[in-house]
Amino acid sequence: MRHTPLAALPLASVALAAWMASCSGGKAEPRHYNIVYIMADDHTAQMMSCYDTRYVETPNIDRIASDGLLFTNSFVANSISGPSRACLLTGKHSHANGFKDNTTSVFDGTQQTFPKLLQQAGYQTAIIGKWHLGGTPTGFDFWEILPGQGDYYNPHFITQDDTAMVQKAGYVTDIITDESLDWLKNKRDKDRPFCLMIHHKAMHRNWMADIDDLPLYEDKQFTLPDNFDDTYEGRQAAREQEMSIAADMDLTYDLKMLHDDLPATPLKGTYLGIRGTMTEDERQAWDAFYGPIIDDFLSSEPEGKELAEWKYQRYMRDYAKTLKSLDDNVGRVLDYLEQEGLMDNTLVIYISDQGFYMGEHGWFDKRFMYEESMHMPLVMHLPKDFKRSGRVDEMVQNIDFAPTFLELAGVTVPDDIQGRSMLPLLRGDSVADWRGSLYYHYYEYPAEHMVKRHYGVRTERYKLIHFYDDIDTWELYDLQADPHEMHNAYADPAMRPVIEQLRNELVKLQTQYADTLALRLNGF
Ligand code: SGN
Ligand code: CA
Repeated sequence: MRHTPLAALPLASVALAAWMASCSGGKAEPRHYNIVYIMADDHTAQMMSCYDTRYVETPNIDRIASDGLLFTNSFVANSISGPSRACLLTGKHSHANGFKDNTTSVFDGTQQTFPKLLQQAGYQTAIIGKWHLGGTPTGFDFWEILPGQGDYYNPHFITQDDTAMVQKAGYVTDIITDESLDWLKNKRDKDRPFCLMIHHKAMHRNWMADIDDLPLYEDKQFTLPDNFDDTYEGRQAAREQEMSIAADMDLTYDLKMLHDDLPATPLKGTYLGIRGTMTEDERQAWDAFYGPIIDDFLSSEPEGKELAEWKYQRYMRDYAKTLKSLDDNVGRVLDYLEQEGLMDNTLVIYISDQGFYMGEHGWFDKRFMYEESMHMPLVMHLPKDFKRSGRVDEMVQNIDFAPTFLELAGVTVPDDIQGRSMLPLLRGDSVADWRGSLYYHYYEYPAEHMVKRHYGVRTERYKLIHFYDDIDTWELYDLQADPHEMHNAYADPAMRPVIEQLRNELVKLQTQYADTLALRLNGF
């Protein structure tokens, strides 16, 4: 059995004593709830049946929503992995927590995070799976993380005991769940509240399913989104990206078409490297499945529009197959919590680090402030004392988790946290002054997928975006009239008053959050 690190003991004991003292007559105050936070990677709401029934079934994730809450307007502040995770841990926007992009930022692990504050309040904290912030986690009693993006098959982990990497046999989604259940069952102190963060690698590119799930969805024809053939009129940044299924999705790496008769693709070497993590048996099973699809592809030789649509079907199928294991493993965690009677006292969250494109605008990937990638699916099972259920339509953002968890744990929320506690929404209290606008800022350019730097404001109805750096363009969307953001209304004279209002709102948010760089770019 693993022990709490010695250095952590005195602080934890003091905090535990303080916590116990705060409990009336030795009875735990209801505020000492547990938190189980399951975060997927690149899992988008279009691929969750509780949000969207067109494509897949996710019965276990839906279990969380069906007895709890489904957030219809939940968003990220910067739609990419590391930055989203940093916003989450700190409750602050990217410029304030310092982690602006995946490629150049280093997370300052000495800064205030909610796990550290929970620890000081006597909580046990653990994180298992994708970390993606460089270095190793701080503020966790237990951690076991994937290096970088990690591998789907027989992945390596960096463990706390041994900073050398340890390879574990099996499929990544199963292993992350096994380790999480092992922590719940065997490694935590069952007398103290806990916060467990289960961070999956799935559904990240290149969508490699568990061998058992490969046959799924092969008969399904996915319906193309209406704007699959978007030509990006009036939207220069959208036109200049490199995340198009037709042009940028790699036939070999993304879609597994590996054959000597096919010209080498840019990411063929990466795919060969990833196959190297499989056992011989796994590789054989993999090839037995993809072999006939490759043969069929070689004999039909689709081109142009036909090739784009063929790629879309393969993409959707691989994504859907990979999702099966994720949903099953969410079910395993829920079953355990139910069996142990932990559900009554535990907030269970399922979320993704951002949304993703499933062919909308012809794309995969994320990054843009457009709806599919800014939207972050979020469902919650609430502890028994919270009576609210159903949809939550208020706009929430990933900076709101830190204050929510702190308030749930009875910890005073520090003033410098920029997010707002969702607890009143969870309780079903009417919150007259809930925020009416959200701030967004994306920085990773020039980089993979070539999405220009931009910031903007989203209200319930409108979105105003400024793309900057080697471009200077503004976009305005009326989300009511144009929910798929196909018509940039910025140049429409009738929209001037709306633009004026949104510009003011944008400056207000940039001032409130002290995003001085953006204020300067915005002309202030
Ligand atoms: C990798 C992927 C990209 C993806 C980024 C960021 N390329 O670099 O397609 O946008 O991760 O994703 S790959 O060739 O390595 O698959 S994030 O979710 O981690 O931010
Ligand atoms: Ca991601």
